[in-house]
Amino acid sequence: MNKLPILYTFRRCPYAMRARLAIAVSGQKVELREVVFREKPEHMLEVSPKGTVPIIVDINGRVYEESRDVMDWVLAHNDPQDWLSPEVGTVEGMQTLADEADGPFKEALDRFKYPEHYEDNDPLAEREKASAFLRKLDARLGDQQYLFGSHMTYADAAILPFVRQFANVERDWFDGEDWPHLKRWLEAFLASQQFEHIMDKYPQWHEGNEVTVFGA
Ligand SMILES: N[C@@H](CCC(=O)N[C@@H](CS)C(=O)NCC(=O)O)C(=O)O
Repeated sequence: MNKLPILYTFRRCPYAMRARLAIAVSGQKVELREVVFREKPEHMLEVSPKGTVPIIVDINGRVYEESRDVMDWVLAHNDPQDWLSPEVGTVEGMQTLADEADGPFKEALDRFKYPEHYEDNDPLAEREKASAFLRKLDARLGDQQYLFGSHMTYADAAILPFVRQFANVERDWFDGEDWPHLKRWLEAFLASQQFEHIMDKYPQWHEGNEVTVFGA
C-alpha cells in the first residue's frame, strides 16, 4: 500500500491543472507521477482503463478518475481557503458554472482550437459560442474579484485553466476583446505563485523512481 495518495498528471492538461490547484491549496501531499500519453503507465491503466489524467489513487486504493472528483475529494478533507464556501452564491452555483465550462464552453473551445478534428465545423462560430460564456464571466467579475466573491474558490480553479487555453489560441484577438475584468482575473492567476507552483516541471515517471512529493 502506498504511503501517500498517487496523482497521475500531465503538466499542460487543464483538467490536471485544476486538480493540482486544489491539491496545492488543501495542503494534501501526494506522490506525483508525470505521464507521457504515448507511454501511459501500466498501473495507471490498470486502475483507470479510460486512460485520462488526472487520477488519484488514495491510500486505500480508491480511485478518483475525473478531475472534479479529485477536487471534491481533496477539498472535502481540507479546505483551508474556503474554496467550497463561496462568499456570494452557493456550491451548487459553482458546480453549475463549472458544468457549463466543461460542457458547452469546452466543446466550443475544442472546435475553435482544433478545427481540423471536426467535420462541418465553423471555428469562428465556435469562438463566438465560447465568447458568450466568457462575457458572462466578465460580467460577474465586474462586481467582484473572483467568480463567487472576494476570494478564489473551487469555481475559479476549475474554470481558469480552460480560459487560459482559450486565450492562447489567438492571443492577439483575445487581448483585443472588450472583457477587461476577465483579462484582469486571468492575468492575476497567471502571475500568481500558485500558478507557478502547479506548473513546476517534472520528468516522466517510471516504475521504481524515487517518490516525488507534490503539495503542501
Ligand atoms: N473528464 C476528464 C477529462 C480528462 C482529460 O480529457 N484529460 C486529457 C488530457 S487534458 C487526457 O488525459 N487525455 C488522454 C489522452 O489524450 O490519451 C476529467 O475531468 O478528468
